[in-house]
Amino acid sequence: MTLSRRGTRLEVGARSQRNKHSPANEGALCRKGWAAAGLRGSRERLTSPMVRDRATGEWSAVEWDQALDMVAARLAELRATHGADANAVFGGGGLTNEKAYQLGKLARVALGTSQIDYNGRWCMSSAASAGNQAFGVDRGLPFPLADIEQTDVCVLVGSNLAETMPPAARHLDRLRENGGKVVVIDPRLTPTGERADLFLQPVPGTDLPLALGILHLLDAAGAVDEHYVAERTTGFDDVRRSVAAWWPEMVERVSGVEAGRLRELAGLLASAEKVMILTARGAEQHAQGTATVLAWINVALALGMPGRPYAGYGCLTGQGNGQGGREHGQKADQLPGYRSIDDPEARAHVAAVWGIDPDAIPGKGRSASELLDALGTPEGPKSLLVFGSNVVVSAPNAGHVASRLAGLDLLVVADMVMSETAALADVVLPVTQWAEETGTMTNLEGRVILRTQAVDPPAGVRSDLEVIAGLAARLGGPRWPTDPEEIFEELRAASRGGRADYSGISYDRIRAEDGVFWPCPDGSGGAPRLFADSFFHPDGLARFIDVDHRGAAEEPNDDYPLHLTTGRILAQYQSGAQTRRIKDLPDDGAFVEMHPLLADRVGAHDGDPVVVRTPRGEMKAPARVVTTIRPDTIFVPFHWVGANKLTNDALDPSSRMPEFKVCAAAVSA
Ligand SMILES: Nc1nc2c(c(=O)[nH]1)N[C@H]1C(S)=C(S)[C@@H](COP(=O)(O)OP(=O)(O)OC[C@H]3O[C@@H](n4cnc5c(=O)[nH]c(N)nc54)[C@H](O)[C@@H]3O)O[C@H]1N2
Ligand SMILES: Nc1nc2c(c(=O)[nH]1)N[C@H]1C(S)=C(S)[C@@H](COP(=O)(O)OP(=O)(O)OC[C@H]3O[C@@H](n4cnc5c(=O)[nH]c(N)nc54)[C@H](O)[C@@H]3O)O[C@H]1N2
Ligand SMILES: [Mo]
Repeated sequence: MTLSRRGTRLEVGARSQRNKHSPANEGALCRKGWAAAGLRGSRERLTSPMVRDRATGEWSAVEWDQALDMVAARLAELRATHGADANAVFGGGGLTNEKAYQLGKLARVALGTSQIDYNGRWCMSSAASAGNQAFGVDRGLPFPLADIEQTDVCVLVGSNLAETMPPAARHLDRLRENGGKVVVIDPRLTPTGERADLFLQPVPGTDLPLALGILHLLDAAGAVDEHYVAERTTGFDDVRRSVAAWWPEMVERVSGVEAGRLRELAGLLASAEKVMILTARGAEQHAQGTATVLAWINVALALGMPGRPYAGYGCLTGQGNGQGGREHGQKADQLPGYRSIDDPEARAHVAAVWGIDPDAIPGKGRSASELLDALGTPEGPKSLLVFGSNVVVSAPNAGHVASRLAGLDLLVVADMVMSETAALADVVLPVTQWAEETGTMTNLEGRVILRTQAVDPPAGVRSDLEVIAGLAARLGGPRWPTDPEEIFEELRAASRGGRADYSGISYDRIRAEDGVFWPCPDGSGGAPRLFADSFFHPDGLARFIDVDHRGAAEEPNDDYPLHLTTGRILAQYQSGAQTRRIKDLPDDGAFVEMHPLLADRVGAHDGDPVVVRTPRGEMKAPARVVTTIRPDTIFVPFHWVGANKLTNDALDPSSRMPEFKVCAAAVSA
C-alpha cells in the first residue's frame, strides 16, 4: 500500500525571488512549464497539413493551399446544401484573446453559423454564470491573487491548487506565516489539503448543502453583517428562510461532514475580519455547479466580504487563457467584450466593427456538450472545425462523442500534435505553439498580459490566425489581418462599452505596465480590485440568490455503489495531448485511487489492475491504494483516454457544465 501520491514527489520549479514582471506567479513555473519547450522540435510535432483517406484510413501530407482550398470548398458546399448552421466551430480556453476573437468572427461572419462553442464550457462556466448572476460581472478574481496572503481565512472549495497552480501555493504558505488560516474542502486529502488548518472531506457533489449549513450557523450566531446586507445587497430574506432548514446534523447526513467540523468552520468565519472564499472545479463541475457557487457567494455576502480589501469571493482559473477565452466571442451566446448575442445594442455595435448588417449576425448556438451531441444528426452540424481542444479525451461521456464525430461529413483539427481527436479528422492543420507566436492572454485576476514570440516556428507550420484568415479569404470575404496587434486593435474597438471593456488597453500599455486589468475603458486606469463601492448590476447591488440542494444527477445504487470523481495530477496537463508527449515528464498512465477499506472489499492490492464501470462505459487501470480518499469514493485522473468514457454528461441548467465531478460507479478486481 502506498500512502503517498506519486504525483506529489515532483518538485515545483522554485524561483523564490519576487519577480516584478509577472506579479501573479512571481516568475515561477511549475514542472510542466519548465518542460514545455520539450515539445518543440519533437518528432511528434506536425509540420505539414495532413489529409486522411476515409476508405483506407491513410494519411498523406499536402500543401497548405491544397488543404485550405479543400476545406473551404467543403464548408461552402455543406452550407449551400444544408444551410449555414451545417458548419460548426469548437474553440479552446488556451487560445489567445486574438485567436478567440477571430474564431468567433470566423463563425459568425465568414461561415454565418451560430454553431460555435468551446471547452471553457467544461471549465469555469458555472462560476462565470454565478458571478454574473450575483455580481453582474464575471471576472474570476475581483482582486489580485497575492491578496490571499493578507486575508484572515481562505476557504478553498474543490481546489487542489498545490498541484494545479503550484506557483500560487506560496500565497497559502505566506498567509499561514502571516497568521491566517487555510480551509480546504475536498473528498480527497490532496497536497493542498495537507496545507490546511481545517480540512473537510464531503461526499462529492455536496458542497451546496455545506454552504447552506454554514450560512444557517452564521445566521444563528448573529454573524451576518446586517448593515452590509441592507446597504449593498438584495434578496437575503428568501435565502435566510431557506437556510433555516439546514441544521448541521442534516448537513452531516447529506455530506458526511461531521456537524462538529461544520461548527468549527462557522466559528472560524464568524470571528474573522477578512474571509476569502475561492472555488475551483471540484465545486463547479456539477449539474448543480452554478447553484453551488451561488450558495458560497451567499456565505461571502452574508459576511459582508465582497468589496472589502483582501476578502470576498473568487474563482480559481483553469486554462492558460481561461478568463480571456470566455470574453471575446467563442461562446455560443456571446459577442466580443462579454456581450450577449441577444442584445440588439451589442449586435449593432459589433456589426459596425465587423462592417456587416446586424441582422447578418446569427443568434445563439448550442453549448459545447450539446453541440458535440448534435454532430452528424439530422438536425445537427455536418462539419466541425476544432481549434485547441482534444474532445475525445476531455468531453464527458467521450465514447458517445467519438461516435458523433464519426457521423460528420468533415472534421478538421488545427493542432501542433496528432492528438486523439486529430487522429479522427479528415484534415489536420499544423499550427504554431505559444513560444512561436505573439498574443495576449487575460489571467485569473482579469489582468491582460502580452506573451511575445520567443523562437521561430518550425518550417511548414502556420499560426491559428493565418489559418483563420486563409479560410475566411477562401470563403469569399475581404482579407483579414494575421498580425496579433492589428487584431487586438479591432478587438479593443469591438469590446468598447461591453462588460469586459478592453478599449483602453494597448500592446504598448501592457508592456509599460506589466499587464492591465479590465474593465479598462479608453483613458481609464484599469481596476485591480472590484466592488469597493458598487457591484455591476444597474442598481449597484449584489444579489443573494436562493438555491436548494437537488443532489447529483446520478446517485449510487446497488449496481453502481460508489461515487466516482475525476480531476488532475501535477505532472500532466488536460487531455495530455502535449504533456504525454514530453519525455521529461513522468507518465505512469491512469490509475484508480481508492481507500484501503474499499480495496480490501474488492480484493485489490496497490498496483493491481481494476475495472471501473459506470452506466456509460468502463476502463481498466491499476489501483492506487491511499488512505487520503473517502472510502465510498474513487478518483481517476482524466489526462488519459478512459476516465471520460465513465463520466456523466448531465448538464447544469444555467452554465451547461457537465457533471465531471460525480457519478455512480462500480469497481472490481
Ligand atoms: N497539473 C495540472 N494543472 C492544471 C491543469 C492540469 O490539467 N494539470 N489544468 C488547468 C485547468 S484547465 C483547470 S480547470 C484547473 C483545475 O484546477 P482544480 O480545480 O484545482 O483541479 P481538479 O483536479 O479538477 O479538481 C480539484 C479538486 O476537486 C476535488 N473534488 C472532486 N469532486 C469534488 C466535490 O464534489 N467537491 C469538492 N469540494 N471537491 C471535489 C478533487 O479531489 C480535486 O482535488 O487546473 C489547471 N491546472
Ligand atoms: N473527467 C474530466 N474531464 C474534464 C475535466 C475534469 O476535471 N474531469 N476538466 C475539463 C476542463 S476544466 C477542461 S479545461 C478541459 C480541457 O480539455 P481539452 O479541451 O481537451 O484541452 P487540452 O487538453 O488543453 O487540449 C488542447 C488541444 O489543443 C492543442 N492546442 C494547444 N494550444 C493550441 C493552440 O494555440 N491552437 C490550437 N489550434 N491548438 C492548440 C493541444 O495540443 C491539445 O491537443 O477538459 C475538461 N474535461
Ligand atoms: Mo479547465
